[in-house]
Amino acid sequence: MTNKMKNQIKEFEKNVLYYEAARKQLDTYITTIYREFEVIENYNPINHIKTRIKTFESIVGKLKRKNKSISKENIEQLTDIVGARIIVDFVDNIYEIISKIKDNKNIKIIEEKDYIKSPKVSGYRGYHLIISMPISISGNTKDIYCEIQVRTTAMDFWATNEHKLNYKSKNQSLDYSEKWQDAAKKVWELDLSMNELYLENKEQESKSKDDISFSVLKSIDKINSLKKIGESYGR
Ligand code: 0O2
Repeated sequence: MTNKMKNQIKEFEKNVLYYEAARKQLDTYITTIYREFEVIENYNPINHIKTRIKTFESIVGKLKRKNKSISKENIEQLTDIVGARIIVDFVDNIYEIISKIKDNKNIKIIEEKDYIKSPKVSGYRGYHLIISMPISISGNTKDIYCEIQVRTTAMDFWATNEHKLNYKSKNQSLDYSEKWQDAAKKVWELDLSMNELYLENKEQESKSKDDISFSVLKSIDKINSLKKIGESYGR
């Protein structure tokens, strides 16, 4: 390893404090959205959440793929060193989550990429938000970029497998892109069928809301859920 590389790693390590704080803040925001759905909406579309800080190795790989040198400036330009992935059940849930994130006035939206309406050539689908959050450490405040990816379980299934076998594959001599595009098409068809069922069910639920016994049951659910929160705070 060259001295220059060692210095770059040291610089990155200093910035890690900011990245760690941003990741925690992001985690809190997303958990709040999760609870908001559970307690207020009585329905939680979030299947699971993952947050991560990109490893130095992965940062180097990304800069190389973009034909950029490994410098402090180029690293700080990357918008996905801190990232969160929110996996939801149905396509419409993606837009419900995005709208909740946009309601949060502490989150500054820098860029939006709707790879659902305009999928990538690879077949990749997902909704990306690049946000920025001010993080203060020892009197210094930096705006830290974070990337939030929102996908359905089906989109995530495709992307995770494609990421493992194809996206960053070093074996460029084999081209499976058509097969991946074909698989993405099948996954999308499944997502659309599931979404249709979700919308039908939602409509049914909203009709049942007029039914008194349904409202009573929902209220009991809500009281139980609030009780649980009380218990977890020791009250
Ligand atoms: P990792 O390891 O997942 O973090 P741009 O400069 O806007 O053209 P950029 O910055 O790469 O491109 O952003 P983009 O295209 O919005 O996508 C960033 C992330 O989306 C990637 O991060 C992947 O996580 C995911 N992604 C985008 N395209 C694909 C794809 O074709 N297949 C899969 N599996 N994932 C994809 P990283 O840093 O590349 O990888």
